[in-house]
Amino acid sequence: SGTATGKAGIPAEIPAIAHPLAEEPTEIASNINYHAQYGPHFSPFKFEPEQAYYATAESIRDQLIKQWNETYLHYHKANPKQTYYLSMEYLQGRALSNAVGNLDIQNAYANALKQLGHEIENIVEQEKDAALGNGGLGRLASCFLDSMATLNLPAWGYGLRYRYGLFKQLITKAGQEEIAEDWLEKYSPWEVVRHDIVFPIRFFGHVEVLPNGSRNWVGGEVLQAVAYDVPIPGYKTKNTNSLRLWDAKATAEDFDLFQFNDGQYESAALLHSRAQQICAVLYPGDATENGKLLRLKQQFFLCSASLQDIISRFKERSNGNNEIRWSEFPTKVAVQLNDTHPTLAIPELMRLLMDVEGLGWDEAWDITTRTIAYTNHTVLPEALEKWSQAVMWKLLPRHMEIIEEIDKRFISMIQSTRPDLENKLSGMRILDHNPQKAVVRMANLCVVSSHTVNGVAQLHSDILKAELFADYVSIWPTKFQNKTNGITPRRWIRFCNPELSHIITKWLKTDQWVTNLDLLVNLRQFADNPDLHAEWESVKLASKRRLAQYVLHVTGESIDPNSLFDIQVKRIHEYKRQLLNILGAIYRYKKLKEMSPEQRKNTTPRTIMIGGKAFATYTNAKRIVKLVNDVGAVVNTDPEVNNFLKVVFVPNYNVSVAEVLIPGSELSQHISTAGMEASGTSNMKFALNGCLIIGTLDGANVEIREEIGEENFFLFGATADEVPRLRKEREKGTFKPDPRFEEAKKFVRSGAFGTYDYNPLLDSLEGNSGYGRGDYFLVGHDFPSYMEAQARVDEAYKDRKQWNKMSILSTAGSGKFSSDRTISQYASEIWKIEECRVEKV
Ligand code: B1N
Repeated sequence: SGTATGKAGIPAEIPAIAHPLAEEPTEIASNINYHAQYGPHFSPFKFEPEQAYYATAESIRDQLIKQWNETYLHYHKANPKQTYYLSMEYLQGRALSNAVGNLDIQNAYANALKQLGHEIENIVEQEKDAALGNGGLGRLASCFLDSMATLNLPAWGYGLRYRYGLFKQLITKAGQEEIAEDWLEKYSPWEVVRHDIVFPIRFFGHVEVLPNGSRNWVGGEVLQAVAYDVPIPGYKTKNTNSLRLWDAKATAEDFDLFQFNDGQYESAALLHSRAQQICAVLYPGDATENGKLLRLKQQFFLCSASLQDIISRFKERSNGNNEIRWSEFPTKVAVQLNDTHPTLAIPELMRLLMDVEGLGWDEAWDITTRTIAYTNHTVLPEALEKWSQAVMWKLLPRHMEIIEEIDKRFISMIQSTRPDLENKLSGMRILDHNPQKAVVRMANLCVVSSHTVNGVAQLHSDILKAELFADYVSIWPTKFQNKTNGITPRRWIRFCNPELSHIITKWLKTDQWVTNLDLLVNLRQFADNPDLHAEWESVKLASKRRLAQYVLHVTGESIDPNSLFDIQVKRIHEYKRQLLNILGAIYRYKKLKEMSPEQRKNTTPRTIMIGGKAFATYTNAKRIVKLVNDVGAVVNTDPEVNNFLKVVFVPNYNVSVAEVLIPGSELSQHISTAGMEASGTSNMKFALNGCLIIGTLDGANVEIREEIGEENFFLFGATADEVPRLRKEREKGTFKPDPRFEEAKKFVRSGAFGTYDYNPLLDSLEGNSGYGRGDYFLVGHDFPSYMEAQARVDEAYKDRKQWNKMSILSTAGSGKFSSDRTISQYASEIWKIEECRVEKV
């Protein structure tokens, strides 16, 4: 029942209308006024910052819609191969500042708002972050969308329109508390509902066998997926792509008027309430069976709606009434799976091609495997998705038939062509028939069904080939690739750090670096230039002052902009080792206490800031949040040391907070146990903004250090290949902890930071090895080399000239980490798509 066009189809041209788009500030101001008065969302005559924000956003949206529609029409006519990025998460952050920056209308809008009595900086702050993601994986998807539009690539994102995105983090006496974040409370001016783009999504039911032998999924319950489109403008280009977010609804027929009139209100609207549950929250807790089922429903909802939409667009562009040439589907469509979360796209595409379009297995399999590619983002065992076969049979019976068939054919392929691998088969196959818990291994299904599998940094991709997917490499030696992650230079320097951007443009004598980040290497020739040093340092100081203001505002804590700003912000996880950071801070505090006032004066004053959210049920992560806050409460009120050390927990870390923190940072910590952080992407953002890194040889740190030079990187810790041996040593009990590490733990156990029971947290760093205990993450092993690296940081900071040089060289060496580079590589090496530029609007 879903079709993108009316009876008349898509027009050859967009009809001209009498609605000139404003360019001059006075016209823009009048346009903003128009939206404030004629928009039905607020009472007229009110023009507080909130109303001004919505009216401004609507005015900017008008500008976007024109080029958005032109882009759709252009792609429709040119009919190039198009990419569809399927992701359960997007961390878009704010849209207004990004849109005015990309459209290059920042000054005109700032002036217009001034005429109306507002400062654009305050108006921008009114916007709530669209936080439809957890962390790096979701933010990567959003950076990719930005690069796809900027590179004029025909490429869209598909996702879910969660009502409540990532929770808001409150810090109370008890530690972290979670509050639902209602980003749609008022409404979002950045989405456009498409009431005509609706697809049915079935759950449960059974498979019916027709007389001709074909199979058909029927019965169960059917909900509707409705499209909400978000415009994705490119930087200084007309191309404006789409992020299509699906929402769930039920129909009038699903509403039982008879039951309702009988007073049974809940059961009368059962399907409506089921529909509401689908997109209610990002990552519903999946500790319970109910939670698991809901998460699986969400995943299928995304996959089924997106593929029905993709197929209907393929048909529409294949010239309507003529015969559809299905074999051409992979020459028009590339589907990228953002981790295994949208794996069900594989059996769903097979089902649609066979059961709905009438193709045979071989043809459907050929099309599916030439269309789908898979990105792996983690090797952590608990994050490798495994779905219970029983739950899958119940919710998606036809898909389970298809998955069984894929599994069966994979087994016979191995048996007939690779008898040498038969002893590996039980681990390689898709279905795990362990009688305790029969599961579907989603990563295996992805590897078997994709034409390309990629990791997200060189080290991670090497580990995938050597370990997780080693057995498949000999079957498909060319299937495995690396695509080192990247970040968009627009949001992550040009817009969040305009002052530093201006200096770079001035010294490079061009602003082309914003879309060609490799040009930053030309800063190297000025790395010793005292004039650049002076400008560089003064911009950093201004950003530190702004950050200090922000910290004061959200925590009440005053921090000194002349101290070294040392930041670790990311999701709280044991493998990311915030515990190493805070134990280091605790040791530093203890030593400062033991020093004479004279000795203290020779130390480098530091402000350690830590921020990040802990998953609501992750107990040790929440204990770490509590410990950081407790340490801050003691250190920051200790008059003997608080001129030399402060520890601040920055609450509710999100994209917009990052945009303030990153420009103001001087040292950032990327200190995961080697081999565990697939890439990391904030490391790239910090380096790009001239922040030095203290880190392990993990994820993209390895490549960042290569690019900016090892002398500009504070390296410490075990390497990935040493980790297995070190874990074994712990098991054997031959590991001798460093006395400084013992001293730091003992100090916490002594109650120096309050009465909260930190013993369980500290115990996880001791005892026998095993996942989650016996210091699996090697905090104890890496502690001494971490402290030595921190001592090198303290020394380096005393030599301002040297520090400035290292900072400039960090920025200069960050060119590789543009998501434009990453996306160009996906486009040419995986998707085989080309630019499709919109010339005029
Ligand atoms: O993906 C990022 C990487 O830079 C990070 O190193 C990596 O940790 C992150 C289950 C994940 N991997 N896996 C997830 C997210 C949500 C979920 O429900 C796993 N996130 C990453 C981008 O490549």
